[in-house]
Amino acid sequence: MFSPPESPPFLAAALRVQYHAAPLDALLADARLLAVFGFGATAPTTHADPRYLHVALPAQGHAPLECWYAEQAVRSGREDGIAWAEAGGLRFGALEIADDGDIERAAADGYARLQRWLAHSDHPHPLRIWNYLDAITAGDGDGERYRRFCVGRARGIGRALAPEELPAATAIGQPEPTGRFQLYWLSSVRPGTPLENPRQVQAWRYPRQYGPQPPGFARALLPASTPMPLLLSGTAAVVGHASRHAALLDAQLEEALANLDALIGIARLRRPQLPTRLGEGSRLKVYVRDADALAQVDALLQARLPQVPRIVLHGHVCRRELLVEIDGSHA
Ligand code: 3EB
Repeated sequence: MFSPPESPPFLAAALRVQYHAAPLDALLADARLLAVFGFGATAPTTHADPRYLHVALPAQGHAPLECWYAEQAVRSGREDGIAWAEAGGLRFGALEIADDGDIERAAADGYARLQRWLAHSDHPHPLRIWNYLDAITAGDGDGERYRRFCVGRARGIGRALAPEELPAATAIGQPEPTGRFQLYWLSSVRPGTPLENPRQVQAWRYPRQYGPQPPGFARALLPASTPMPLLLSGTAAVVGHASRHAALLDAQLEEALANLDALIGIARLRRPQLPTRLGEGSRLKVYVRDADALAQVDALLQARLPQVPRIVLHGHVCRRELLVEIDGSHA
């Protein structure tokens, strides 16, 4: 007797983000580990496993490794200089482009490769993108490297993205030169919903004073699958389109947290089961401009949000007056 074939159970994509202080090889032994990130000088700089990525940004103290877990066994590899890993409808990818000083060209090359990769992939929807580049605020006026980066990114993508296609993103400067533009992402079989912050002008509508090409990112992205966390873009003390609280680190930190709160509020209109506030299901990466201020920011967050796991990094925000930026996830 034959029983009729059963249709496979529908498994909604799920991603768990955890910060672990375990040795890298022990973490890589888990078949459901989708990606793992090490930060700063104490983390391994390379590993044969394509799921490992080193980010050179120095960390406050001995930073844990950031781990992304899927619910199924992960397949991974390297193709055309792109490290990738996939499971359960999600795909991690990473590439690096040599940056000889022309960041516009490096960004255009990187994003053209990313676009081709996504176009030929069964995970074509970028949910979340990270950009780490050298000397982000070097240069003046429209020659500033972050502005050139925005021009190159748009050129590499090759077409204007519709608001409903925008990923959540981070763009942060390396405090010490690395000679490369580092680009990594999470993409999905299903598109998510980009979210905007009612306290902030949409970044893609920033006025001309911030450069010839407004940055193409959404303030957050809500993945289609309910077990996925809300993905929060790099968030600073920007209200409207203006930077607030120049030179006041603690006030900038509070404003950035107010922006994150607002995004959680917007996300909860669509997914009321998300926790109301940042808490034990949230993960934060905090980028601090001045090395001297890392311990202070770490202490402020310990006092303000003791239950939220965090990684505090030395990194330059893309406007000189901004002292701190926060990205992360919330579930
Ligand atoms: C801001 O609010 C801060 O260019 O991809 C944050 C997140 C920022 C992403 C990007 C820039 C980007 O404008 C800067």
